[in-house]
Amino acid sequence: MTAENVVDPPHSAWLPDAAFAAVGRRRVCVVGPPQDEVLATVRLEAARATAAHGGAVVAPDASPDLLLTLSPDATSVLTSSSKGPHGDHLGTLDAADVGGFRLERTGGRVTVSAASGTALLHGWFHVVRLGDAAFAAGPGDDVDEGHAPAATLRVLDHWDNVDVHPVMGQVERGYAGGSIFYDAGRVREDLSRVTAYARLLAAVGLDRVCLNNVNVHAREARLLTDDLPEVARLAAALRPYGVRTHLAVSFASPMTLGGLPTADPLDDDVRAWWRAAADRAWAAVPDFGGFVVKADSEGQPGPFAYGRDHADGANLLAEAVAPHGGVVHWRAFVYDHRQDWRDRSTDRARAAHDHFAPLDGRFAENVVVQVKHGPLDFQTREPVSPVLAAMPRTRLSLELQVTQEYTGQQRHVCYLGPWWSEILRFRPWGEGEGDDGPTVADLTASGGGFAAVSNVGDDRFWTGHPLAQANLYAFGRLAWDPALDAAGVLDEWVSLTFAGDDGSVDPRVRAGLHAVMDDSWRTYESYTAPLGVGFMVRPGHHYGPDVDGYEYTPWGTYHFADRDGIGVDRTRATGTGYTGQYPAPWRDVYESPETCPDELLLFFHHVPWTHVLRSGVTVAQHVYDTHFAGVERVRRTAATWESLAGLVPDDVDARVRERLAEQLRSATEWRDQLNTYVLRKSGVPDARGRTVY
Ligand code: GCW
Repeated sequence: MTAENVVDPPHSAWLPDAAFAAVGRRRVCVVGPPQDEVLATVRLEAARATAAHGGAVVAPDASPDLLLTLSPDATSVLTSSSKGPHGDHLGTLDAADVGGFRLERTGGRVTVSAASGTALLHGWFHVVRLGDAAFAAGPGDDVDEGHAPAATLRVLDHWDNVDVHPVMGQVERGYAGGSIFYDAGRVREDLSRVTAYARLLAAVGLDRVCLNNVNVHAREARLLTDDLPEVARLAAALRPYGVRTHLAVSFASPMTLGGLPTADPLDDDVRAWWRAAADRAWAAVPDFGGFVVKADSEGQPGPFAYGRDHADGANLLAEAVAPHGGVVHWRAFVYDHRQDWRDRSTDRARAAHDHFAPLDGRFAENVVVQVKHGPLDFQTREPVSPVLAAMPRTRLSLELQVTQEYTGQQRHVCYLGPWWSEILRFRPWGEGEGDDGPTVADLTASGGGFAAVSNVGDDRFWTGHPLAQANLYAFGRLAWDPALDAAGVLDEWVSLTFAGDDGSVDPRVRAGLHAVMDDSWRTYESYTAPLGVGFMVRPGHHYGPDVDGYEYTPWGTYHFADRDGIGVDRTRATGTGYTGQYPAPWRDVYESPETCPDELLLFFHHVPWTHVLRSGVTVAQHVYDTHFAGVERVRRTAATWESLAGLVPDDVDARVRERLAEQLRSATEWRDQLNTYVLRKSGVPDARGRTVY
């Protein structure tokens, strides 16, 4: 027996049996063609829930409480609920991909209908989420609703390596143990955990996964060739829950795998190689989704080597996957990682827009340009990437980071829903009265979609920190409906994850979890890098404070602190000109320190330590105040959690306590290093005379 066979069963996350109490007590009927694989899963789910809770699976004529029906012409198929004024003209990428279901309730009886097994499965989990409320039979409770995802493409990107990478390990930026897909150089034998993962994803409406790291090393590149049978095995483990498979590929594959002398995107042999590679992928995995590409970025090969641009590169792959209805997710994370720190005119924040905005309109129909939410790199606070407003003729996907590389690495509790919600609701053209421009969600959802770096591993709790499960949950729910309220999404997660035997949650647990998590992202922000400055982390692993760690490196992530002040001048007037990449009003709002939001001040401006913020305190004092307050908040968080002892499962309690102890230690370290740095650089003392070293 190998080690992988003896691990405990994974934690049930948001699908404990108790979460099925309301549906499981009822009479459920599933109707549809027997050969549909995902429909078979719906039947299995119904059987499992009713067996656990005393209900029954019944025939259609036995007046079921819940009828789930698959019919190809279900009128439930709706178009995007959040289409904005921009992007509609791009059309739906994959017309065959019918998401969405219809929910009708009459006199407390519910019918869910959908045109595909996957959509019906999403409808099933919707009813599970609603619990007893789904079956409300009072006056005015009858409904006939359509539910459709805002975007066709809702993908989780795994940065999993097949081989253990000497520096990055089995999962790059993974904080939850090893990979659920691979173990020490091979695809795992036992893939039951992969199917359990697909089930969790289906329950939040996610239906695509990219199986490997965008940094495609030699071993991982072969997933596209020799290892296709193994990829097919992984795809088969995901498929019962309607989750489709994508692969990250290396742009140099025609050379490294195909033995060609070039990977030039305009070379005929290269084009033929990619077409054949795509044909083989779809032959092995008939519902394969497509390729994800990181090119000309942090050492990954790309079209620049041949004097070609990123449209040439992306279109090469698009042409190869097009006959199969495939998609190319082409990342816009392109910048110079060998910058000279002495040169203050080069600005990494500008890079994605500089490279991609001029290419708008040149990408093939089935290319989706995948844009990180901010111009730098998943920091705790950044402005929204200006690329999102600069490419109206291109399908765009918003890339978020569920894995907490820069937000506490799943040792700190940091619920990211509120941060993502701010990003999704941001209006690049401002909030004019009556004529609000489109939101980021509008720009990406219609035509493109949402992608995020997954945070799961083979850890028993999936995510290391049990409360980090909420981030994965929230990504799925917000990708389905970006207008959802982040605290409401957290509440759903609590209701499912902490359901007691009767399906309900102890109000003390609910209140405690909200107290611990609702504001945890802002708490994290308060004791780490201030005012949008970013990157004050330990180089390499990126955990914990190191204020000058990146200051004299080639990575383009500086804060320029000296005895007079701190921050990056990105103005048009005197700085790098980055503010000019935004449309009005933001180009002007960000240009002036008088109008720039405090939380982004140091991202856009270099100001004296004594500069008075809009909040009324100086920059130096802000650092002291927020850092002292942040640690106190962590202390309160830990006390709140302790008050839940005995009300939450012991194993969850023990793991969270252990993480909170580390969070408190780390927050204290952040506080003391940041405060001391500011005092020593600026000479400005804390007005309240607290201890700074
Ligand atoms: O934030 C950086 C990470 C890298 C990652 C890169 C990317 C996969 O530190 O580990 O590489 O982003 O997004 O490509």
